Amino acid sequence: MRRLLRVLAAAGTLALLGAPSAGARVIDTWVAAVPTSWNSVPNGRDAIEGTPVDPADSIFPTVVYRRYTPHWGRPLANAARSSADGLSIPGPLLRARVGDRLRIHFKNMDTLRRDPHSMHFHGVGYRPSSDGAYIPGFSGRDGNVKYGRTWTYRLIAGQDAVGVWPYHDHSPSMHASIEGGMFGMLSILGPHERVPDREFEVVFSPFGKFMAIDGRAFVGNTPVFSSTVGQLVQWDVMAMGSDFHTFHVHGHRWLTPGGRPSDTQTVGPAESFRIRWREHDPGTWLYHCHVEDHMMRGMIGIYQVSRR
Ligand SMILES: [Cu+2]
Repeated sequence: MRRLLRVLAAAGTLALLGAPSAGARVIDTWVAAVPTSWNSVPNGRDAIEGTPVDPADSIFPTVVYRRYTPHWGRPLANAARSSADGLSIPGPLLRARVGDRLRIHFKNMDTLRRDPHSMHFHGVGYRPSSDGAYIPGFSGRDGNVKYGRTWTYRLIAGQDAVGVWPYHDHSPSMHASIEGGMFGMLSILGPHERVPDREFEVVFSPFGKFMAIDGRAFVGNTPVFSSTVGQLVQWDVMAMGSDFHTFHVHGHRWLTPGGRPSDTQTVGPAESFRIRWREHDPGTWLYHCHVEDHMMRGMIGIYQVSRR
């Protein structure tokens, strides 16, 4: 009887997640939580005020997500070089299409603090054992992966998974880990949706005294995104932390979900959105958070569009 109930429960879960389409891909990805020394302002300059930044404020040890070769053989760069400048915050951009199954193999290599860690994913379907969230007395090992241990998160990209979504640490160390940069994005396309020519990741989060984009503050440190006239560009925008941000790009407009033209769009904690346009405005442009206090503390970068 108990076995029958288990089978029925599993079948119910699968129905909830949506049956996978024939020939659905299974994508295996290896990720680890690793220590690093992070510098939020590598050029040591506040380009807005024109003043030097004290390295004691901008450099600190932290733990981040890093992509690995199978079975954590060898560390890899988190982002393709075309994305920006070889970022390691946010964590690896996990790509899929609707109908795909993802197996994210996670290992806790936090030699810095030996804290527990986890991965919790938005936007996709999964069973509770792949939730990755810690609830005292209820959750399993998925939400509390101890130092040196591993867990595999099994996810399904359903029909309602199209777009860009956050993932982040949801373990007992969640608060400090997110402040230290343990977050990243899932990028999911429709079954036949076109791959953009350029894909830009913009993650707003506080970093110590600074307000950062992809872990970096001020022009000269934040990513320089680039495209060419005629290209289909895609901006994947997300916020982590406790603040709301207003994503703004100079010289460009896009349609909001309501169909209204806009050049500034609000994004709150763990919210995310995707914007696309066909580029036709050559020049050097700014993108930034338009909360002015945030911009002054570093949330600003350059977008370069070259002529064909
Ligand atoms: Cu902001």
